[in-house]
Amino acid sequence: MEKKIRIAIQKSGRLHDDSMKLLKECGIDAGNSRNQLRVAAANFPAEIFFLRDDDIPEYVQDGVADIGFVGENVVLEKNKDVSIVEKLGFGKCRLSIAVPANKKIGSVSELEGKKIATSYPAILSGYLERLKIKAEIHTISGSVEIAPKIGLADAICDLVSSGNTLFSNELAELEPILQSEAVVISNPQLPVALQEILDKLLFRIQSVKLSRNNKYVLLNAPNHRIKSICALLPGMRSPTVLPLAEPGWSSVHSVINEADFWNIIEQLKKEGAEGILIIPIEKMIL
Ligand code: PRT
Ligand code: ZN
Repeated sequence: MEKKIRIAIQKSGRLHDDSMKLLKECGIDAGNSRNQLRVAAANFPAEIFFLRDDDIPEYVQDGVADIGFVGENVVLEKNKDVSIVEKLGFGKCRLSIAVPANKKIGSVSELEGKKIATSYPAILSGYLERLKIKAEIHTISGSVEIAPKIGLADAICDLVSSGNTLFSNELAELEPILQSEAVVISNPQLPVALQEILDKLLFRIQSVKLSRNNKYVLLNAPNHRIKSICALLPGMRSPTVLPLAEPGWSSVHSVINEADFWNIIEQLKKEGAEGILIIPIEKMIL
């Protein structure tokens, strides 16, 4: 029988949709399977397991699943024997210490002897130990942000993305202690046949990530400006330049990174580029 890799993803919650979307973009179709515990993928040797995110590291360690998509924050908190093999670029957040906005705790060292409420006691205690700060950690599983208001703690340590939850609970961020995003974790002792399937999957994931971070650019440029325009465009090797039917003009094709995007477009316009088209890239294989 053909070997299949067992992939654990979050059943429902913040990482579910992005995990399914990524699998789909990698050509792995798990159908519409929210109400099942596991489904076989139609066109890749994989089975998808739907689990609570907190359970994923343990299941991967114990070999119930071979790999999992889960927040790095959960991986570090659970501290199981699993390897992080790829970052996924979604589910980005930070684990931060926050204090009541109107109180006078202005630095982490002032947390000495204070009570901190969190769902991340292992990461927090490691952080405090490194700084030699002795504080009392109260572990609670949800609604951490209300702990200071009800007198349960002087500070909290919780996940933050936009900062709106802190703001609406009159809390101020004191210090981020961990930057996190969804990652792929793997059982460290995968048999060779499964490692080969994982390598195939990671190759596909990397291609999808590259295409998401890059855009295809097409523009028209007067020939006497081609040199300065090409200098702005990195391209895969170098930009492609093709003559247009109209004398004195060429068409330039290139790939630019999302992060540099607006900056480069502004400079291209200044150099005389016209008819600039930006096209999303479906897949990118280097
Ligand atoms: O049911 P299950 O146990 O599977 O899910 P869950 O409820 O434990 O987790 P879920 O779905 O809330 O989050 C899953 C993962 O998403 C987390 O482990 C993180 O890796 C990632 N993630 C990214 C976040 C956030 N951003 C986030 N903002 N997880 C939680 N939050 C919460 C945070 O705890 C706080 O309550 O959102 C609030 C803050 O958000 P802002 O935007 O107001 O700052
Ligand atoms: Zn959870």
